[in-house]
Amino acid sequence: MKISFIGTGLMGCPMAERLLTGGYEVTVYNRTREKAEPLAAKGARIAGSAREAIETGEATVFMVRDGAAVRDLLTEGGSFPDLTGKTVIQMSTIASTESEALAEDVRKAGGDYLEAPVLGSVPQATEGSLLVMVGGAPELFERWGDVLRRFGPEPRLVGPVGHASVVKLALNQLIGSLAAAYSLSLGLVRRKGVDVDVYLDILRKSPLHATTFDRKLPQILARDFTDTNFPAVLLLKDLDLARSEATSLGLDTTALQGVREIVSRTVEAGKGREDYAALYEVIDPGR
Ligand code: NA7
Repeated sequence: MKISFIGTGLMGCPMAERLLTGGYEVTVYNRTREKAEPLAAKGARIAGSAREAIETGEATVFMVRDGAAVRDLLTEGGSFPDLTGKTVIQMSTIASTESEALAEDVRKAGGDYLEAPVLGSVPQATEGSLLVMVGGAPELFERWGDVLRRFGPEPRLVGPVGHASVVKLALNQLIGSLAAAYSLSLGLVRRKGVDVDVYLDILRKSPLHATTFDRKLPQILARDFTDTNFPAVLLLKDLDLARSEATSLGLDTTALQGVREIVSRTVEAGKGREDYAALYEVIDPGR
């Protein structure tokens, strides 16, 4: 089966590789060609344009920065190509409203559309253990199940297009909120001179503990965030998407606004491509 994969960044590269090791005939396209080249050595064909990739695949996976990038790539050359018999599998984190609009435009161009954003970062993308959330028609979910299972063992059909995208934003705002809350908590005990191990021992025995706290701790203690799993600049993008969706649904986003400000300052400090855990440096700057 021929699958095309557009966007071979931090997440896309290992995901495309999962398709190759799964026996698919894979064509990849990336705006910056060099980032796709390691995949050629592993058996992928590199397309010269997004249009060529879309024309080659029975389905095309998109794993790019945002909804605008997905739309630009789909309309390369000015308009949507003829998508008859083709499926767009949109896996980037984008607004639910953007996903709904893309689904409509893909349908008008004769194609099928599934949204399938993922939770997890580079290690999970590499081992195929992402949480894959799917929005779209049950028959499409069925048809592309084997492809989705290369990325995560149990893709979950959430509902129609838009529903998986909003679940993904709901989770990503939690990533930012948890990281900000944990950083303040940790900064508080460290500055007072409390033994961090004692604090963590108490936290781990309480219902307040989250496993992400332990994963991020070594980076925080070393104040080194260069081993990036999830770039701060992309978390900022997602917080803005979550805030805008929450506001339009009539929710109060005061708390999220504070988290957004912290992540924004992390990016302004030149740490946009570092892991989002770098927000610790805004809350507790090194002395
Ligand atoms: P990365 O490593 O920042 O990769 C982003 C990818 O998106 C990369 O392939 C970029 O190409 C591509 N991109 C970004 N903007 C565009 C435009 N305008 N046109 C075409 N291609 C573009 O991010 P991740 O892999 O961590 O994340 C991917 C998605 O998953 C994202 O939605 C996250 O929020 C979750 P480049 O190499 O820069 O030419």
